[in-house]
Amino acid sequence: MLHRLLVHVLAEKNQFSEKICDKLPEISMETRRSPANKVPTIESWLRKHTLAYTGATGHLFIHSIRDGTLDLTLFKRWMEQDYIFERALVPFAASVLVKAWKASDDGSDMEAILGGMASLNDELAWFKNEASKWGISLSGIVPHDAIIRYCRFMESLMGLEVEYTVAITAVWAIQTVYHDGFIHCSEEDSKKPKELRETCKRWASDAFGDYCLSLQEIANMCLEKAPDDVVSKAEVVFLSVLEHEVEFWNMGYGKA
Ligand code: HMH
Repeated sequence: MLHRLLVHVLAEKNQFSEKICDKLPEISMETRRSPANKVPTIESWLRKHTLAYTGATGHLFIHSIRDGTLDLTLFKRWMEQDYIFERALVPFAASVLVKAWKASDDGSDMEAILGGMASLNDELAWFKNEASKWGISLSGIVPHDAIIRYCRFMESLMGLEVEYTVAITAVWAIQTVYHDGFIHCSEEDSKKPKELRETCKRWASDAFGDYCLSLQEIANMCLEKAPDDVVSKAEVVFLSVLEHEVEFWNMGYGKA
């Protein structure tokens, strides 16, 4: 699967890489609690895996929303499948909440995750509302293989044996990749159709960005304290999220 991801990334060398690279020093400035002179783990991964990261955030599907060239039937398919994904994200987030409650020293991690769950609740209501505008029925949708695989992956991280550090890294990656993807559609020169404005705003908003940054800060603090094998596991999980996101967009683009 990693091979396929790399082929995809190399085949679609995209225009966003430069911008993401520009953003990295800025991101690292925002992570305040790591010791001076040490690049926080997540920032070091983003530098090391820039190509894979931008392959997920700058996929053709995102380009085509931004350029206003996306076929709206593909967009409807995205909406149906993403609704299934979001529903599966709820129990995963709940499992991470339990781990935060057990593992974290203060209550702030738990509050950040709980806030994210409240947003998920709003998002599910938003999907239902938006789907009715598009004439889409959200019941009885058959999940695409890419979604089934992505949901299974999240389920595999729900067990109590999976460290909190690994699970919170996955939540950070899942949310941040989406945020950074949709941010491109919200840039001023974007030609996205007005029907897609709401969608882009939902994941590109500053509020969602702040939530992603708080997840990043929590994950970095956990990674700072974690033994090497757990840090390696978390890095593999981060890369797996990128692969699943690319597969997800490939599905939306009708490639798979
Ligand atoms: C596939 N990844 C996918 N869907 C989403 N809605 C998010 C991430 C962010 O919530």
